[in-house]
Amino acid sequence: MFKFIHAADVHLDSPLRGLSRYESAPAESIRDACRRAFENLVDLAIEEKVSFVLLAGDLYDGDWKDYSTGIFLSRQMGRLGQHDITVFTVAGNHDAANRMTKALDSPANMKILSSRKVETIRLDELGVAIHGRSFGTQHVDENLAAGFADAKRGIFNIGLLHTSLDGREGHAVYAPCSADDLRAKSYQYWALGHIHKQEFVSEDPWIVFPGCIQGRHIREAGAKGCVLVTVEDGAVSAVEKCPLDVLRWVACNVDLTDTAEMREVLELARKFIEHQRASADGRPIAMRIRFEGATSISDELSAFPERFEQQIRAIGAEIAGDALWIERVEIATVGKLDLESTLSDDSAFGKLLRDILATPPNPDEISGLKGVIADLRQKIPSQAFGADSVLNLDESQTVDRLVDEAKHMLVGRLLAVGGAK
Ligand SMILES: [Mn+2]
Repeated sequence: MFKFIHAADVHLDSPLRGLSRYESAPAESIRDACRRAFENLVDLAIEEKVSFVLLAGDLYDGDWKDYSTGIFLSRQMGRLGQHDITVFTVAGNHDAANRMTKALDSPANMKILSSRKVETIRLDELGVAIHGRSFGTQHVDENLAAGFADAKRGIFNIGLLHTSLDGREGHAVYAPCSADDLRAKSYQYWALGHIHKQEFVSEDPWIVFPGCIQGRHIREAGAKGCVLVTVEDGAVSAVEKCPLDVLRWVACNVDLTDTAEMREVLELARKFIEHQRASADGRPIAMRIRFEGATSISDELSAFPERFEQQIRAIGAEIAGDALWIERVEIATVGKLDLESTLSDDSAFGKLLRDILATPPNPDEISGLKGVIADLRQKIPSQAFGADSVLNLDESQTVDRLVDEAKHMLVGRLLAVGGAK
């Protein structure tokens, strides 16, 4: 019987993207989150007395900023070495050999598999063969799996590969191949990397993406870690998910349907925050909260979104202090106020709304905004924009949504100041 750890996408010393744009972000405490998650991995390997550790690519986020990244890694490898634990790794698209201008000799107990050809390493005392191939350059569009050796008979065969497989949402295509390409090799375990979300593609044979070990932004929400594999009599007998993250990203939706007062909204928010806090096993969390549902309080929320967001932040601070950070508050509620009927109302308020809102947005004015936004984009670092950026005015859906949000905000503010109800 022996155990091994399979991890991937450590992205050591990766910046936590776009953090600086958020006021009161705990940047200090999470800057070294990837390092601390990696220390957790080493602790786990020692505790579980694993025979070896597999890292399936993107150990580094890219070229090192300075040599401290390499020194940190050597320190952790040294800890594993004291327990006779070897690390086998392949380079991925982020740490392909040609991207790394700064390099140090690998620690003695760390073996990086070749990028020139598929390499097979035999661990005879365990009855294991590890087959793998590194990325030599960032853009590998060739099916690397096709070149892997057939399984060695009578021993436990592992494939170690960085690949997007047959494509996964939100991940660029690298070393594409199909699960059937992998099955055809008759290995017992495929240790994959590249996809940051944990996925068990198959259990016979085992084809596993362990996910990244530390989420770095809201699109990497949820528990992150590695898998601990136990092998008995030449077959996998257990695969255990082990969280390693030191800061957890949480995205949650709060349904405000049927709430009518701000007091109820804040009470609900408080309950959600307390619940999420309790389910993070004591880790600090970074949270995005989206409020949705049809509620009569929608206009009030939309009218003063900044104040509402800060109010939610204040509740978070009260509940968990520095251990919780509200990354963003999104208001996606729908008002119960029937805008159309108010518009046809003969009252002064109805007339005012008609004058302001009945005119559809002027396409020329929206085109004018494109220039302003392009200008802003130039001035703000590109990493400040996530994939969920709302600023693409070429998308008609985005324009419709922004116009709709603006309408709700206006109606809310008019109601609030005018008491027109
Ligand atoms: Mn990758």
